[in-house]
Amino acid sequence: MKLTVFEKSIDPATQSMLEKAENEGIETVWDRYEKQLPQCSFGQLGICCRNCNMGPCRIDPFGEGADKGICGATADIIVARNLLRMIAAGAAAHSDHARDAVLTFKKMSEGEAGSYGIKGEAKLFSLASEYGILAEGKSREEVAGELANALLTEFGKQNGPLLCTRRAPGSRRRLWAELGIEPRGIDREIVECMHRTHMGVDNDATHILLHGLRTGLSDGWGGSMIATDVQDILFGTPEPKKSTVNLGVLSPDKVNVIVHGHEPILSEMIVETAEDPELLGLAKEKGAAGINVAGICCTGNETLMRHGTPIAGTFLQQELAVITGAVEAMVVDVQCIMPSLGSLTGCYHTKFISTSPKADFPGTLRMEFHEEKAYETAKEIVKTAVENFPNRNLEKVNIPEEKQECMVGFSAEAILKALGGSPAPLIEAIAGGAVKGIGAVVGCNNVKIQHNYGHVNLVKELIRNNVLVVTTGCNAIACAEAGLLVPEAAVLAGNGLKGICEALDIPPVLHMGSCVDISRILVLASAIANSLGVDISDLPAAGAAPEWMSEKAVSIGAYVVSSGVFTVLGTVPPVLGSQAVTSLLTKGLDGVIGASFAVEPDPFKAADMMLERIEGKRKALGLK
Ligand code: SF4
Ligand code: MSK
Repeated sequence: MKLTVFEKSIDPATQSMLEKAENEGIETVWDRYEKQLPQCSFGQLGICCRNCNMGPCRIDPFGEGADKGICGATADIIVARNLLRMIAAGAAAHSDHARDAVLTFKKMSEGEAGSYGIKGEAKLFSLASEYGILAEGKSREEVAGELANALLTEFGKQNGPLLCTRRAPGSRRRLWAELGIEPRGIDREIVECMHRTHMGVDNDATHILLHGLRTGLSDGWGGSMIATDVQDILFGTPEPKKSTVNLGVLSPDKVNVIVHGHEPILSEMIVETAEDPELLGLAKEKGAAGINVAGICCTGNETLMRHGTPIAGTFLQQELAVITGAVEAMVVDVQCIMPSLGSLTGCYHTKFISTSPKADFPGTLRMEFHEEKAYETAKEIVKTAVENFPNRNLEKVNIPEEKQECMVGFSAEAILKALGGSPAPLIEAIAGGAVKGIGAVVGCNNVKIQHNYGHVNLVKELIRNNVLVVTTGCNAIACAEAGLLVPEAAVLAGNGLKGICEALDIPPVLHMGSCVDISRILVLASAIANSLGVDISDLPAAGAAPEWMSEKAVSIGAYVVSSGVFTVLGTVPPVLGSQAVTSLLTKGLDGVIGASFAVEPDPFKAADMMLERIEGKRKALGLK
């Protein structure tokens, strides 16, 4: 099977770079996907196990061969254990990112991370008071130090609940307590996943999955929420601003530096150093008109939200950015970075620079990043890019024209501010029916789905039906590329939503940030539920991850559903090998936690499922 470039992506910039790759004989993620086909059906169904060395074991899905692993584990046990390990990895990724942000914050408070400061003073004091820290008579740094220590305790504490869970409606917290899934220390939940899934420990699928929900909650209401809060203190809470997206943001005459990965700790410094007069002078000397920093994935979303730095693309566009031939440096930290970038950058002049002490790749120039000399390292990285500019091979350069404007920066605080300080106007619009409900659409790209097709069509369908969409991660970038993140996109919305967008001068799709910023959506949903005196599961709201691929998305799914939000997945998780697990996730959970998953690759049908859910919730609340 050989897909055409039009079947691979709906985005013209992506299509044209895929053509360039084909012409130059360059392999991309789509080629490697085709070479993997047909993919292993045991893996797809989740029924292979390598958790001990008596295995590997696999269950015959047709009932003709083995129905148990060597130890006696059934398909239900194997599928549940595999899923729990995915949740553990996802929660670990978000939460370890959070830990590093807190450690930087702590070093900053001790004067050991001089390049960082406190840009979000209001958030510092509000968070300190949430954590019971008295600020009176103390310096900002003293308060920051005490807060950092309190936050670090959240990772290692043995008993719950995590303090951020107090933001959730009381009814939701009571339900978590009754079910025994109130999250305790973040690290504890993740470690317990690994313990439970060791050979011969937890062997009841429901029991295993309940711990999956608890671990997910320790991510959403723990690791991710702490990452968002601390980053807002260090770098400021995002406010609405304009920017541009897609591969066309790369400059033909400036030094292009791409920041890719997830942590703003590095990218914030890169953005700052790109304005350093010494480096700008060097760029001029090398024949460049300036320095252009652009993002990919969530590190890009972080700088986009706070500085309006342009975004070059989504997860599936990372290789294509290099293929433009116009990138002097691809600077990466952690998560969602394809190891293929090493050999790919070798075909162009691009320097592939890895910076995280935790993440190295074949073919990188290693420039490890530490907070103590953050500015110096960032400057060295950008200098390397500038010095690489004369190596650009003009014959290989082809930057697509596509560059789309977008309005971003809708933190929960910014949304409430736009509404006049409280969620009341939004609640009124929902109660009156102008806005039918809220759709949270998030997550990655996945080569199994035509690039951006799921994202864009699902979101368009929701806004057409008067559902206000909040978005993060690669969905947000996909929507921006399709022109949905500008106030003018209101023409694509139903009349009710259109009126609200026009009155407030906002887009019908609100970019709330990076993947860890899904915690902002939880905070917003809680604010609405609390002001109505209901649970999150009572709200006319639904979630979706139309093109998800990462383990982080599995953890996100676990905490979003556990928070009471029905969620549609666009790619099939590896659970279909167990009827018990599949039925619990798609039906049983509803009766337990007030929400469940659905799987629907067709974005139009997925939108219908979300709309049906929203309608059902409206009816239950007595709304027309
Ligand atoms: Fe096989 Fe059981 Fe070992 Fe898994 S834990 S590999 S099912 S023997
Ligand atoms: S970057 S986790 S591909 S959304 Fe957060 Fe995109 Fe998914 Fe990575």
